[in-house]
Amino acid sequence: MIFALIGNQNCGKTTLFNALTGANRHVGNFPGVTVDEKSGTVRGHAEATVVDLPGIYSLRPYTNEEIVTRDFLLNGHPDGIINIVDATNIERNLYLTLQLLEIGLPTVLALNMMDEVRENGGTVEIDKLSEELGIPVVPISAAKNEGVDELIDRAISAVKNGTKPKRIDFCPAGPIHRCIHAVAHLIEDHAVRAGMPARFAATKVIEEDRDIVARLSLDENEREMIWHSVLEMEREAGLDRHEALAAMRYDFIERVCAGTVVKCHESRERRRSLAIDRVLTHKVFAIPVFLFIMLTVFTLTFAVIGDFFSNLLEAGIGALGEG
Ligand SMILES: Nc1nc2c(ncn2[C@@H]2O[C@H](COP(=O)(O)OP(=O)(O)OP(=O)(O)O)[C@@H](O)[C@H]2O)c(=O)[nH]1
Ligand SMILES: [Mg+2]
Repeated sequence: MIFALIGNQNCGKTTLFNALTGANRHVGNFPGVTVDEKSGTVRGHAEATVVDLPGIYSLRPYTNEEIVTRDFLLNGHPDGIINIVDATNIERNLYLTLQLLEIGLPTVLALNMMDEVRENGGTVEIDKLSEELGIPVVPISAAKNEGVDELIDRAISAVKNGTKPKRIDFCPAGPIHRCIHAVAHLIEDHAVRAGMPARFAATKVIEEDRDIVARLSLDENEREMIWHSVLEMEREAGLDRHEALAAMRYDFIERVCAGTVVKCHESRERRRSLAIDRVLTHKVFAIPVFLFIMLTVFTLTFAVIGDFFSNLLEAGIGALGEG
């Protein structure tokens, strides 16, 4: 069975991949480290393969790396998804989770960086979060190899038992709900033929995802009906289609997090990084600071280091000349 490791950039996918497989892929504390896919067998579970992928923020891809990940999800036929969520930034990470759930594959949420949450005094009510999302949630620390065994056991049993997410619908009754359901109903047959869940295809069609629209091969009449349904939703909700879907997801996430997440203090490292950012991007100081740094680099390169080497060279030539 094949598991796709899916999550935002820098949430610890590769660290988890290395912990699960014993590989030594490059890990870095900045986004965009992984740019290609790589698979590996899980240690102690020869039947399970995990695939490390580039980070992604939404299933509507923009960059080449994001396309790699979405293509793997849609065409690589994974049996299950391990969704890695950075527990220090749950709200933002869950935006992708809600879209993954629409795919309808057995999914387990790996709540990573729990060591950092604990250290900074935060807590997450795991059972409640799991119940709200309708999938198993396993707290882990990939870097400390904590919870990783339980995670893979839960993921393997979800696939073996064919446990699909219990929930794919996050919108309360209203215009957005009506529109998604109307579109899902309209395209259902096309979605089945294209091997996509109707709910996932419906939100992508509403978001005007050309790749998905092309795969569905809708006729003129169907396109027209969808168009009307979306326009009506925009008029009733007073939001454009992208804002409407984003609002639906964020409203749900906000409500879930309010009941399950106790915010941790910001870590010392993050506070320091924010303070540096404030100076480097300040309206008035940014340019003088930039010029000062450039001048320092220039002086160091040409005066201090340059002089040192030119003196060394002179001394060398002098010594040779004397010899
Ligand atoms: N404190 C803590 N740090 C972690 C944990 N897991 C990963 N990290 C750190 O988070 C950073 C990002 O880890 P990666 O594994 O490269 O993240 P990624 O999701 O593969 O990142 P991209 O490939 O850029 O999308 C690294 O500095 C890791 O050491 C964890 O459980 N706890
Ligand atoms: Mg990576």
